[in-house]
Amino acid sequence: MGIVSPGFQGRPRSGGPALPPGQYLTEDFPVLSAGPTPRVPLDSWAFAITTESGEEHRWSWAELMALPSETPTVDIHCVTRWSKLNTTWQGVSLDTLMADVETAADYALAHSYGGYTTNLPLEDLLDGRAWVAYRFDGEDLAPEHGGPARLLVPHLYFWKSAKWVRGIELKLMDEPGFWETAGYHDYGDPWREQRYQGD
Ligand SMILES: Nc1nc2c(c(=O)[nH]1)N[C@H]1C(S)=C(S)[C@@H](COP(=O)(O)O)O[C@H]1N2
Ligand SMILES: [Mo]
Repeated sequence: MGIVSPGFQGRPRSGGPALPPGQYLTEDFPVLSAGPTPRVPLDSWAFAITTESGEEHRWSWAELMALPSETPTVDIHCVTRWSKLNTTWQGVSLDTLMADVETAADYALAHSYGGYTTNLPLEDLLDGRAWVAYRFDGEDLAPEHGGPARLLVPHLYFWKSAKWVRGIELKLMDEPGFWETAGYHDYGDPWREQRYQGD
């Protein structure tokens, strides 16, 4: 992985603004889905990390539930300009899921049930910054918000947090996902207002 992290910005610490530029606060939890909500029965649900050499690491729902979970409280920022502060989730950290995965990849492409994809640098999924989340605000994650489980990568615009996530493909070369192909930014740092390609 590169020495210079493209996205080491994060929320300003004390005294800084709570909201990234161009965002407004909402108490609601808007639903943004590019298609219908897929319904995946838990007994056929699976999540897989696939390496650049084709090695697959796969978890059933029961196996995911058996892993140690975390309960992050984070701010989320949608590129359509709403932000929601202090949202509470439960999920398994990508550090936990990646623990036994050997890879030389720098990039990740998240895949969802229903066909949605989104790309991120692999390092943005690590170091306590990303989760496969299955509870929100103390409840099972609702289907419209990505249940049974979604990616949660709160330091990037929320389109990177793939709902109904089914896997992560590790790649040597970056490959744009659904919104990135449509002109949205490849990286999507809300604090640098990286909404569209060229921002
Ligand atoms: N599979 C999938 N994941 C997705 C989307 C989608 O359309 N399909 N929309 C993205 C966008 S643009 C946003 S802002 C958030 C919205 O999540 P929410 O509906 O829970 O607010 O999900 C992201 N993840
Ligand atoms: Mo979004």
